Amino acid sequence: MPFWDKKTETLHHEKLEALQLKRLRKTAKICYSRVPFYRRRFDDLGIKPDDIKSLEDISKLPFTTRQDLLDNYPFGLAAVPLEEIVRIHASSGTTGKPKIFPYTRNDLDNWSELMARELYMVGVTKQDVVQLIYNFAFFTGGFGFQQGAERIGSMVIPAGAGNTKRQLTTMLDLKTTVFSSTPSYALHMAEVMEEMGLRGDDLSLRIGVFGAEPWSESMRKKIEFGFGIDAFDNYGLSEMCGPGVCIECEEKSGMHLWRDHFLPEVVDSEGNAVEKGELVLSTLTREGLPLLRYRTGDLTAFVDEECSCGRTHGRISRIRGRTDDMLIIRGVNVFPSQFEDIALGFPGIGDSYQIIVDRKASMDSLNFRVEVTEEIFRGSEVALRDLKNRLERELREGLCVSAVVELVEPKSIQRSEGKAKRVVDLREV
Ligand code: DLL
Repeated sequence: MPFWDKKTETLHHEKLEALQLKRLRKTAKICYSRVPFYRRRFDDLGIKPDDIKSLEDISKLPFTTRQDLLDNYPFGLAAVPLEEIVRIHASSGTTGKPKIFPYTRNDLDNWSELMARELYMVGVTKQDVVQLIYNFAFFTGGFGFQQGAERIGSMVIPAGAGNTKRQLTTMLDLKTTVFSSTPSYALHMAEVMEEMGLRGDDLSLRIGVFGAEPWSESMRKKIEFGFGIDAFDNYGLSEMCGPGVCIECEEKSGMHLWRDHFLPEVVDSEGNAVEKGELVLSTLTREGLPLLRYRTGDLTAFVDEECSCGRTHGRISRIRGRTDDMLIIRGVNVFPSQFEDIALGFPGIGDSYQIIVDRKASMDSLNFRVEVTEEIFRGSEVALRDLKNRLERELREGLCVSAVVELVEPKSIQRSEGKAKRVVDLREV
């Protein structure tokens, strides 16, 4: 697949590491000298930026958490005078103040470059018509893709979120060839497309780029089949830039993480390096908001093998969920993505689901509410009961905990225009 910046994307490992070390040292110096929060953290640990002599020395540095961003709201972690800030994005939590992300002109430039690198890599060119189906208020999703696609020279349609029928008629009328949205919304669009009597062949789509929430291989298959496209996973978070941290190449087995701009680690809950665990990222070029060892809360693993595409930027595996997504049901750890892996591959099961956790008489109860296909819904009672029993058995085996399956009518679970809400936890905390 094509390279946007071949030299950087295939930089020899040693050179890439040397570049990372140089940039890490610079970032640590800037944090220490310009951000009082980091100076205090360094002083408490008795370290100085000059103690970073190798990439391994990163383990000496303090972690940064989501709470640190909230505690320093709005600009406490900014490392430049506010007049250097040219853009703000923000991410709202469920309660209280949002996290604020300030960008300098260089930050925006680097971000656009990374997004162009990603889109070009999955096959987007100047000839493409790129429809962006994201909320354009505060959220980084749409802006990142817009900047990258414009840098390539594609025709960009900043369609915004929602209004599914209009999205589809826009695709039809403007001959959209590439689109990007959350994977759950893409599935919803595929359903509405069917209702409108449209088929994948009626549209000109060829590529889809999806992210911002966890999704599975079975969802990928449904989206690819529904639209007749090649679908790619991409991951990012506003703390780093937004989308643009990593993306799959044509191999579709893990996402190349751009190590000239980010330094990844995978750690356990205590912060020790492990094979599979929480992704921790340090920014290497960020000016507005340099972050050291940011605990993303996202669960992944490094993919060790070299990739046949020739890129030297090592991959991470599909994000399995978040540390704070983990449900503990009667003492067993369960992730929402496990339900999806088991259920969405099942014949007769539809596209949307919800996991409902409650506690009755101090016992946790787990209900898996999932839509079935029209065919099953209109079929016999016996077939429905049989499907329920089989799914309950598979879930019990796969999760090591029993769940009550509730099969519901197609399209009865509320759709989201952005990130889907899969878990409803009714237990008192
Ligand atoms: O969701 C940035 C983004 C936009 C990425 C569009 C890709 C496409 P935030 O709103 O800050 O930024 O949310 C970041 O979303 O920590 C993950 O938990 C989750 N996430 C993002 N991409 C993926 C993915 C954007 N591909 C949070 N798979 C992250 C699983 C993802 N989870």
